[in-house]
Amino acid sequence: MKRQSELPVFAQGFARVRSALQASLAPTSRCKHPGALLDTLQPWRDSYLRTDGPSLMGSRTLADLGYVDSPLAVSTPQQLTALAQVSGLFSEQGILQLRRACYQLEAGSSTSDWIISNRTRGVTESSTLIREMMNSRAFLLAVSRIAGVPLVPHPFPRARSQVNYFYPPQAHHDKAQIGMWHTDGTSFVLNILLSESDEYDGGEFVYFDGTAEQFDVEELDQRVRSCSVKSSGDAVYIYGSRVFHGVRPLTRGRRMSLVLSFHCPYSQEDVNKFWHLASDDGVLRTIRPWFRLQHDLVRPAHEQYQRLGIEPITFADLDPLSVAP
Ligand SMILES: O=C(O)CCC(=O)C(=O)O
Ligand SMILES: [Fe+2]
Repeated sequence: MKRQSELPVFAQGFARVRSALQASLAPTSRCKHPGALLDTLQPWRDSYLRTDGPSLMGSRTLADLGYVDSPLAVSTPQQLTALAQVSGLFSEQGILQLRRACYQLEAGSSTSDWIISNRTRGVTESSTLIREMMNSRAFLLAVSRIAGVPLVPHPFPRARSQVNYFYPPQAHHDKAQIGMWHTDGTSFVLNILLSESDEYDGGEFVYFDGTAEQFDVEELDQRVRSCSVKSSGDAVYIYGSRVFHGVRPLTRGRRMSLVLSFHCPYSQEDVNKFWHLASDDGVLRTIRPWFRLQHDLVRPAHEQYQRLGIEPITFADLDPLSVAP
């Protein structure tokens, strides 16, 4: 049982406000190479998606995890995917391009004492490939089918995308780089692993098999599950705001992952909390985009798709027959 609690739990309540204030004091100075050119200028192509579609393993709904009430008025806990291991979403070329872009983005990474130790935030702003991928209807449709509801990229730019970089401690006194036990600020989250299994040891993606209310780090007993996602390009999709999850420390090598957040435009509900965003980016950087977010969330779905320049994705487009069980 102690082994499971090797990951600390992220700060919540008043401790979250304190971490937001700390993040406000030193957010940019911790960036590795401020001003570095982060964009590979590589365009996205829909051929980077596999035509035979992804396959899902170990798919669980919010109902399976014990949720009775739906967090979303337009869908039930039975229809909303809580967690799924996704493989075969990207072609070999697609994986190669994503890896290349995410390597480049490491120059913009910074460390944090909240949730993820070492990451580059808001990468749709600095990577052509990832921005165009997020705006591609084919990509959005693939992720919407996994999620169980139509999606758009999350309207809050800095919460929309992030690349995480994990290394084992370099020196004896170094803290391990981890993903603490946490829930995400956003709900529809695709965690794409961009390292091969032989590139690192440790670094397992773990999640709690229960509701967020049941989560108690002292009582994890048999309810921690580990995802067997190991190959580059494989992904873990989670309903991030309701499923506690984390990443264990590495003992060797390097683990890189691209984390993308989406929003269901048929619902004006959004779980993002000001203090969650501010803990990542600092209070000042969060205020203006926060007000814009409130504005964006109430736009009708067709307008949200129109702004992306794509045909709306509807519930009818989510043909369950095209997704392997
Ligand atoms: O790196 C991963 O696989 C997941 C990280 C995560 O949970 C997050 O960035 O919120
Ligand atoms: Fe997360």
